[in-house]
Order: sequence, then structure tokens, then C-alpha cells
Amino acid sequence: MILPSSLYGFSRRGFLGSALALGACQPAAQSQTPVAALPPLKSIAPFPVGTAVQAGHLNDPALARLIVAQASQLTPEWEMKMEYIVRDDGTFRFEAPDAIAAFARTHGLGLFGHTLVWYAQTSPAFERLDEGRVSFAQAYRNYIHAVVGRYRGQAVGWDVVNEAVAEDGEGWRDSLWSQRLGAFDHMVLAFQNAREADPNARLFLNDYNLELLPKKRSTFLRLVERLLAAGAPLDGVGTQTHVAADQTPGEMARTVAELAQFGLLVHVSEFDVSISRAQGLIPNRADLERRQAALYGEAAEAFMALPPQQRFAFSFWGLRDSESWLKREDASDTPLPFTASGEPKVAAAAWAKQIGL
Ligand code: 9MR
Repeated sequence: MILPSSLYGFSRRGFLGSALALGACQPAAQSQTPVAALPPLKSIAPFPVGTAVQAGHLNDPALARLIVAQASQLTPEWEMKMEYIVRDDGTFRFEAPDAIAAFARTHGLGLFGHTLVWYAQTSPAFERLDEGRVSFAQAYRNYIHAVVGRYRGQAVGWDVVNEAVAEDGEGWRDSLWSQRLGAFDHMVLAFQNAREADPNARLFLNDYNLELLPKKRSTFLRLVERLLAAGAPLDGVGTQTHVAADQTPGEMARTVAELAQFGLLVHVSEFDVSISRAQGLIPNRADLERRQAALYGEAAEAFMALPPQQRFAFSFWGLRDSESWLKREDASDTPLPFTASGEPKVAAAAWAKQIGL
């Protein structure tokens, strides 16, 4: 299969670049008490258990073992995004996502693509596109075909459009994509292009704060309805579920239930529960850790309450606290199910209990 190697199509050959230096991980400033041994999460879940990974994580033998033991599906944390793939001259590189895909194949794990169209990710190559050579819409199509086509037959699904709803839930985000291709049409086009590139991959609209902001949730649900009415090939909805430990109980469960109303697949796609983001209001760490465990339980229970055929996957945004993106904000945060040394935490046990351990 010949795929575009640049935004301009096939004319210039891409070459493999070296992987970008990965964000340095801070040593864990806090470590929570692990619980006694827990069976692997994927062994108790009647649905795929996902985790975010970076290519560099796979070179850490202890982390690689933990990933293989606990997870059945991998989401590249950032190396399948435009920021990694598209070079400034419009050519593509795939070294890091290929390494993740190869690891997934070797270990029999699923691969979930993240993310094709994101308001937060544009590229100088798109901004300075030579439209004498290729139209904007064709370059957009070339990109989606190159990325989705490369993992065709392997990727189980894709976040096609990420975070389309405005921060406050009032309408949709403004972006290079919406400006050039239309506020609604750029989304439909992305789904159509992705479907053409891999007819078997499940295609998702993904967003965050749906449990925190009812207005954002309702705009998201109306957008899903509208995409379906326009015939966009949308198979599922993703709720990232980056929550803080002071999240009002019940709202995550309500969100998962409401997302199921279309009969589409549901992906809890980036789960973590931040301690630090709640600390201003609730200074007692032990209390926050209890709330964190309760939220892990609530999320698992809500996911189990879905009809089995709608449970696409439950993905954590990393397994060990030491790799969490939230460490960059506050090194003392501990949002994930495993300690820095790979031991399951009370939160992991609370999750497992609701899955039916
Ligand atoms: O965790 C990811 C971090 O390592 C990257 O630097 C960042 C930008 O690519 O994206 C983070 O992941 C985000 C995800 O792609 C979309 N939802 C929010 C996640 C956390 O910011």
C-alpha cells in the first residue's frame, strides 16, 4: 500500500528522524501505601484495559513488564500526534509510534490511535502550506490517510477529533481546522477520511471535563447527534475523565450513562484522579486518597453498568504515578493506579472490587 509521505502526497520521501527527547520524569515525591497483591487488572476485566505509553517507557524493563501484565491496549501518549509526526517541511516521521505499535504486536496488545485532529495541535507545515501544490483539504486528507493507513489492520480504533467542545461548553473550539475547513465540516471530513483509510478501525469523538461541566457534556452530546445525523462514520464516544479527588461523586457515573444513549461504543479514555488539583480545598492527604479510591470505584462501577457490547475499553493515562503528565504540574501528585515501584494502590483495589474481583 502506498501512503502519502508528506502533506503534499507522494512526491517527497520521508525519512525516519530520531525520537524527540521524552519529557523528563520527576522522581516521586510522594508514594502511597501499596495494597497486598492484586491480580492483573486485565485478567479481571471483561473489557480491554488500556494505558497511555511513550516509546521511551518501553525501554524501562520494569515498566514494560508492568504494562504487559496489566494492560491489554496501548494509547500513544503523544507520539501519534501531529507535534511528533509532521516535520516543519511537511514530511512525516513515524519512528516512535512504530516502536509502540511493534511492542503492541510482540506482546499481543491492542493499539489505540490518538489523536488525528486536535485544536491544540497544528503544524507550521499546515500553517505555511503551499496551496499552489496541494489544497488544504487535500493535505488534511493526506495526513489522515498516511497516519491511519500506516496502522491499518492493527489499530483497533482512533480518537479522530479530540476536544472539539469549547472550554466552557459554549459551542465548539475555534482552530486552524475549523477556520480552513468549516466549524462542523472539518470534523465530518476527518471521520470520512479516517474511515476510508481503515474501514475496520472504530472511530471516536473524545473530550474532557464532561463530568465536571454539565453544559459541556450537553454540547458534546448534541455534537454527537449532529455528526450522526450528517452521516459521519462515528462509532464511539470517549470521555477522558481526568478528574480531581474533590470531583462531586455521581457525576462520572451520570456522564458514562448519558454517553451510552446513542448505542455507540464508550471509551473511558484517559482516566486519572489528581490529588494535587484538589488540595486547595481539601488539605488532608489521607482524606483525598480515600476520595481518590472512591472515584476509581465509581468509574469502574459506571463502566460495568454499560451494556457489555458498548464497553470499548477503560484506559488509564499511565500506570505508575512516576510517569503521570500531572507530575509536571506538581511532582507530589499521585493520580494513577500503581506506585512508582509498580505496586497496586488502594485506588487500584477499589477499581478491581467494582469490576467484580
Ligand atoms: O499526557 C500528554 C503529555 O505527555 C503531552 O505532552 C501532551 C501534549 O501532547 O498531551 C498529554 O495528553 C493529553 C491528551 O493527549 C489529550 N487529553 C489531555 C491529556 C493531558 O494533557
